[in-house]
Amino acid sequence: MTIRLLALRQPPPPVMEALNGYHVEVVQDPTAAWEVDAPQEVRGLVNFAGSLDRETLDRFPALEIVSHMGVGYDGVDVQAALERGITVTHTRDVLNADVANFAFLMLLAASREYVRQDTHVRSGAWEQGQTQLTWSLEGKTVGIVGLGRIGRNLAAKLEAFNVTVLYHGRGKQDVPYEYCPDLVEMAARCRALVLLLPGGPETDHLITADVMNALGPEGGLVNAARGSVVDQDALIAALQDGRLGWAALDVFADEPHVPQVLRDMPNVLLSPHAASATVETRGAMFDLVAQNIRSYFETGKTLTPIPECDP
Ligand code: 8YV
Repeated sequence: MTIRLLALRQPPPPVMEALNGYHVEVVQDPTAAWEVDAPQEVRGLVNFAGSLDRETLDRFPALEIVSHMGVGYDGVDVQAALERGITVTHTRDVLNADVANFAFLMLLAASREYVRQDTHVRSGAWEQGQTQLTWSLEGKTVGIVGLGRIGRNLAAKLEAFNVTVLYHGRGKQDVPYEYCPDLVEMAARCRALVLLLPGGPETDHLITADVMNALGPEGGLVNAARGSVVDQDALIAALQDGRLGWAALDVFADEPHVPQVLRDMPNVLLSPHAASATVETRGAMFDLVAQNIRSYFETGKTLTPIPECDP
């Protein structure tokens, strides 16, 4: 019998092609997932919706696997899945380099004020006056918050720029960088903090006003993790008061809504949650979403289970 899958939001064509042979139904509105034809027969969810709550999982009594698009699965109710023995997979690893590269780009673009330089030339201001000096990343100290696979990829690249790397996270690792158990103390030693940690309740608003004050008027924040890890109101206040020098933000508290006040600040760089958004990396993520499903139903094992489902 053909295996029934439900895709929450329309997967791109390569995913549909790679799931050839499966019966894939698509719902655009995940809260209306119960409207599918035969919910009791759905054995796999292909999750392009981001969040996936207990109520939605409960609609599908025969559910065995959730294949989630993205390395971050903070929107998925993992506890509800574990209680029912449902395997959850994500698309880790394939995005490490591009996300690290994008975080590096944000850091460099902030230090050399690349967007302002571009505006300076386009507006004709260069013909009227001198270019302002920026600051160099070379030789500075940068703190990585969340030294996972992406963080370690970035750290290796920063080393090539003679940057001293410090890190803060769940615990000390066997790496050639200094572990800082106290986030505020680490921030006080850094020109920038780069956030690459998971979202979810454990890290909610980890970046407080105290952390921002410790970074100081020359310091800044690069957030390529999740909007939830930063107290966004405190960030806006710190930037407005000049207690924090700058920010480069790829993620926000309420995406895709970005407060106007942030959009108006010249010392803030903004991007639309795009760190993994290259043809190559998104292609690899799409492939992994489909191959996790295929592997599960063909071999009983998935390729990239989330840690909680990795025996
Ligand atoms: C994507 C991400 O933007 O993988 C993640 O967790 O944040 C990004 O790579 C996201 O998966 C959107 O589908």
